[in-house]
Amino acid sequence: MGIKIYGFWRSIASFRVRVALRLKGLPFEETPVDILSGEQFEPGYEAVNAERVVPTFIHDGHSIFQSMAIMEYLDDIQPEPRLLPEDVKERAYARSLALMTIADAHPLVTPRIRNHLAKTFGADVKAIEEWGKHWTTEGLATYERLLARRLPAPFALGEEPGLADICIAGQVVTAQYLKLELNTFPTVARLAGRCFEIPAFATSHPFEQPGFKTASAH
Ligand SMILES: N[C@@H](CCC(=O)N[C@@H](CS)C(=O)NCC(=O)O)C(=O)O
Repeated sequence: MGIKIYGFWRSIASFRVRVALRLKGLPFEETPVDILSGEQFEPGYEAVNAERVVPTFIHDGHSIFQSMAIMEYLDDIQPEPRLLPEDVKERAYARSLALMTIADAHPLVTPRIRNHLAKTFGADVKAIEEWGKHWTTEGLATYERLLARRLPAPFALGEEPGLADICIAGQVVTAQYLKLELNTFPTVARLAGRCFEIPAFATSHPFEQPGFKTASAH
Protein backbone atom coordinates (compact mmCIF):
# COMPACT_ATOMS: atom_id res chain seq x y z
CA MET A 1 0.00 0.00 0.00
CA GLY A 2 2.96 2.35 0.57
CA ILE A 3 2.86 5.98 1.59
CA LYS A 4 0.23 8.50 0.64
CA ILE A 5 -0.06 12.10 1.78
CA TYR A 6 -2.83 14.62 1.48
CA GLY A 7 -1.12 17.95 0.95
CA PHE A 8 -1.26 21.23 -0.92
CA TRP A 9 1.37 22.96 -3.02
CA ARG A 10 1.38 26.12 -0.91
CA SER A 11 1.34 24.36 2.44
CA ILE A 12 4.57 24.75 4.40
CA ALA A 13 3.67 21.78 6.61
CA SER A 14 3.27 19.64 3.46
CA PHE A 15 6.63 20.96 2.23
CA ARG A 16 8.26 19.74 5.45
CA VAL A 17 6.88 16.23 5.02
CA ARG A 18 7.77 16.09 1.32
CA VAL A 19 11.40 17.02 2.07
CA ALA A 20 11.65 14.46 4.87
CA LEU A 21 10.29 11.69 2.64
CA ARG A 22 12.66 12.59 -0.17
CA LEU A 23 15.71 12.86 2.10
CA LYS A 24 14.94 9.30 3.15
CA GLY A 25 14.29 8.20 -0.42
CA LEU A 26 10.79 6.98 0.44
CA PRO A 27 8.36 7.04 -2.52
CA PHE A 28 4.93 8.55 -1.90
CA GLU A 29 1.83 9.75 -3.65
CA GLU A 30 0.38 13.18 -2.89
CA THR A 31 -3.33 13.95 -3.17
CA PRO A 32 -4.03 17.69 -3.25
CA VAL A 33 -6.52 19.33 -0.89
CA ASP A 34 -7.04 22.96 -1.92
CA ILE A 35 -6.92 24.77 1.43
CA LEU A 36 -7.38 28.15 -0.26
CA SER A 37 -10.77 27.23 -1.73
CA GLY A 38 -11.89 25.42 1.46
CA GLU A 39 -11.62 21.77 0.39
CA GLN A 40 -10.26 20.96 3.87
CA PHE A 41 -13.75 21.60 5.29
CA GLU A 42 -15.54 19.14 3.00
CA PRO A 43 -16.98 16.15 4.91
CA GLY A 44 -14.90 13.70 2.90
CA TYR A 45 -11.66 15.31 4.03
CA GLU A 46 -12.88 15.96 7.56
CA ALA A 47 -13.33 12.19 7.85
CA VAL A 48 -9.64 11.85 6.95
CA ASN A 49 -8.32 14.71 9.11
CA ALA A 50 -10.39 15.83 12.10
CA GLU A 51 -8.42 19.11 12.37
CA ARG A 52 -9.20 19.92 8.71
CA VAL A 53 -5.60 20.75 7.84
CA VAL A 54 -2.90 19.28 5.63
CA PRO A 55 -0.78 17.24 5.67
CA THR A 56 -2.27 13.89 6.49
CA PHE A 57 0.16 11.02 6.15
CA ILE A 58 -1.04 7.48 5.51
CA HIS A 59 1.30 4.49 5.73
CA ASP A 60 -0.14 1.06 5.00
CA GLY A 61 -3.58 2.39 5.89
CA HIS A 62 -2.45 3.99 9.19
CA SER A 63 -2.99 7.77 9.46
CA ILE A 64 -0.62 10.21 11.14
CA PHE A 65 -1.19 13.95 11.61
CA GLN A 66 1.09 16.90 12.33
CA SER A 67 4.27 17.32 10.29
CA MET A 68 6.53 16.96 13.35
CA ALA A 69 4.94 13.65 14.35
CA ILE A 70 5.14 12.48 10.75
CA MET A 71 8.83 13.37 10.43
CA GLU A 72 9.65 11.65 13.72
CA TYR A 73 7.69 8.58 12.57
CA LEU A 74 9.79 8.49 9.39
CA ASP A 75 12.92 8.50 11.53
CA ASP A 76 11.48 5.60 13.53
CA ILE A 77 10.60 3.43 10.54
CA GLN A 78 13.71 4.28 8.56
CA PRO A 79 16.47 5.70 10.80
CA GLU A 80 18.94 6.52 8.03
CA PRO A 81 19.61 9.22 7.03
CA ARG A 82 18.66 10.60 10.43
CA LEU A 83 16.45 13.68 10.70
CA LEU A 84 17.01 13.85 14.46
CA PRO A 85 20.45 13.21 15.97
CA GLU A 86 20.96 10.41 18.49
CA ASP A 87 22.57 12.56 21.17
CA VAL A 88 19.81 13.69 23.53
CA LYS A 89 20.97 17.30 23.88
CA GLU A 90 21.33 17.58 20.12
CA ARG A 91 17.88 16.06 19.64
CA ALA A 92 16.42 18.64 22.00
CA TYR A 93 18.19 21.43 20.09
CA ALA A 94 16.87 20.11 16.77
CA ARG A 95 13.33 19.94 18.15
CA SER A 96 13.62 23.44 19.62
CA LEU A 97 14.59 24.86 16.24
CA ALA A 98 11.83 22.91 14.52
CA LEU A 99 9.12 24.03 16.94
CA MET A 100 9.96 27.70 16.50
CA THR A 101 8.32 27.40 13.12
CA ILE A 102 5.91 24.54 13.69
CA ALA A 103 4.49 25.71 17.01
CA ASP A 104 5.14 29.45 17.05
CA ALA A 105 5.65 31.29 13.75
CA HIS A 106 3.86 29.22 11.12
CA PRO A 107 0.44 28.74 12.80
CA LEU A 108 -0.05 32.50 12.87
CA VAL A 109 -0.07 32.81 9.08
CA THR A 110 -2.27 29.88 8.09
CA PRO A 111 -5.45 30.41 6.04
CA ARG A 112 -7.72 29.85 9.06
CA ILE A 113 -6.03 32.72 10.93
CA ARG A 114 -6.03 35.01 7.89
CA ASN A 115 -9.70 34.24 7.25
CA HIS A 116 -10.62 34.85 10.89
CA LEU A 117 -8.80 38.20 10.87
CA ALA A 118 -10.84 39.24 7.85
CA LYS A 119 -14.21 37.88 8.95
CA THR A 120 -14.19 38.72 12.64
CA PHE A 121 -11.98 41.79 12.81
CA GLY A 122 -12.58 43.25 9.35
CA ALA A 123 -8.89 43.11 8.39
CA ASP A 124 -8.36 43.96 4.72
CA VAL A 125 -5.84 42.39 2.34
CA LYS A 126 -3.17 44.95 3.27
CA ALA A 127 -3.62 44.43 7.01
CA ILE A 128 -3.48 40.66 6.64
CA GLU A 129 -0.32 40.97 4.57
CA GLU A 130 1.25 43.16 7.28
CA TRP A 131 0.24 40.61 9.91
CA GLY A 132 1.91 37.84 7.89
CA LYS A 133 5.05 39.90 7.37
CA HIS A 134 5.28 40.78 11.04
CA TRP A 135 5.06 37.21 12.37
CA THR A 136 7.21 35.75 9.63
CA THR A 137 9.89 38.36 10.32
CA GLU A 138 9.71 37.55 14.04
CA GLY A 139 10.31 33.89 13.21
CA LEU A 140 13.25 34.69 10.94
CA ALA A 141 14.75 37.02 13.53
CA THR A 142 14.56 34.35 16.21
CA TYR A 143 16.31 31.89 13.91
CA GLU A 144 18.98 34.46 13.02
CA ARG A 145 19.73 35.17 16.70
CA LEU A 146 19.97 31.49 17.50
CA LEU A 147 21.99 30.46 14.47
CA ALA A 148 24.43 33.32 15.11
CA ARG A 149 25.12 31.73 18.52
CA ARG A 150 25.85 28.37 16.97
CA LEU A 151 26.82 28.79 13.35
CA PRO A 152 25.54 26.18 10.87
CA ALA A 153 28.33 23.88 9.74
CA PRO A 154 26.97 23.95 7.11
CA PHE A 155 23.57 22.74 8.38
CA ALA A 156 21.99 23.64 11.70
CA LEU A 157 23.28 20.60 13.55
CA GLY A 158 26.30 19.75 11.47
CA GLU A 159 27.22 18.09 8.24
CA GLU A 160 23.88 16.61 7.22
CA PRO A 161 20.49 18.31 6.80
CA GLY A 162 17.79 17.27 9.25
CA LEU A 163 14.57 18.23 10.98
CA ALA A 164 15.76 21.70 11.99
CA ASP A 165 16.93 22.60 8.48
CA ILE A 166 13.64 21.44 6.96
CA CYS A 167 11.74 23.75 9.32
CA ILE A 168 14.03 26.74 8.78
CA ALA A 169 13.82 26.27 5.01
CA GLY A 170 10.02 26.28 5.31
CA GLN A 171 10.13 29.54 7.23
CA VAL A 172 12.17 31.00 4.37
CA VAL A 173 9.58 29.83 1.84
CA THR A 174 6.92 31.73 3.81
CA ALA A 175 9.18 34.79 3.56
CA GLN A 176 9.35 34.28 -0.20
CA TYR A 177 5.53 34.26 -0.42
CA LEU A 178 5.50 37.62 1.36
CA LYS A 179 8.44 38.98 -0.67
CA LEU A 180 10.46 39.66 2.47
CA GLU A 181 14.13 40.50 2.00
CA LEU A 182 16.53 38.21 3.84
CA ASN A 183 19.41 40.76 4.00
CA THR A 184 19.05 41.17 7.73
CA PHE A 185 18.99 37.40 8.24
CA PRO A 186 22.24 36.36 6.52
CA THR A 187 22.81 33.17 8.51
CA VAL A 188 19.27 31.97 7.86
CA ALA A 189 19.59 32.88 4.17
CA ARG A 190 22.88 30.99 3.84
CA LEU A 191 21.46 27.92 5.53
CA ALA A 192 18.35 27.92 3.35
CA GLY A 193 20.53 28.42 0.26
CA ARG A 194 22.48 25.28 1.15
CA CYS A 195 19.27 23.37 1.71
CA PHE A 196 17.78 24.29 -1.65
CA GLU A 197 20.91 23.04 -3.42
CA ILE A 198 19.78 19.57 -2.32
CA PRO A 199 17.28 17.91 -4.70
CA ALA A 200 15.01 16.72 -1.83
CA PHE A 201 14.49 20.37 -0.86
CA ALA A 202 14.48 21.85 -4.35
CA THR A 203 11.89 19.43 -5.75
CA SER A 204 9.67 19.87 -2.67
CA HIS A 205 9.55 23.67 -2.97
CA PRO A 206 5.95 24.86 -3.33
CA PHE A 207 6.71 26.56 -6.65
CA GLU A 208 7.87 23.20 -8.04
CA GLN A 209 4.59 21.43 -7.28
CA PRO A 210 2.13 20.60 -10.08
CA GLY A 211 -0.64 22.50 -8.24
CA PHE A 212 1.38 25.73 -8.31
CA LYS A 213 2.11 25.32 -11.99
CA THR A 214 -1.57 24.75 -12.77
CA ALA A 215 -2.68 27.69 -10.56
CA SER A 216 -0.18 30.11 -12.12
CA ALA A 217 -1.17 29.05 -15.65
CA HIS A 218 -4.65 30.54 -15.04
N1 LIG B 1 1.06 22.08 12.93
C1 LIG B 1 0.52 21.48 11.73
C2 LIG B 1 0.08 22.58 10.81
C3 LIG B 1 -1.04 22.14 9.94
C4 LIG B 1 -1.59 23.34 9.18
O1 LIG B 1 -1.94 24.38 9.76
N2 LIG B 1 -1.63 23.21 7.86
C5 LIG B 1 -2.11 24.29 7.05
C6 LIG B 1 -1.33 24.34 5.75
S1 LIG B 1 0.37 24.61 6.00
C7 LIG B 1 -3.58 24.08 6.73
O2 LIG B 1 -3.97 23.01 6.30
N3 LIG B 1 -4.38 25.11 6.93
C8 LIG B 1 -5.77 25.07 6.66
C9 LIG B 1 -6.45 26.24 7.28
O3 LIG B 1 -5.77 27.05 7.91
O4 LIG B 1 -7.66 26.33 7.12
C10 LIG B 1 1.61 20.64 11.05
O5 LIG B 1 2.78 20.97 11.21
O6 LIG B 1 1.27 19.66 10.36
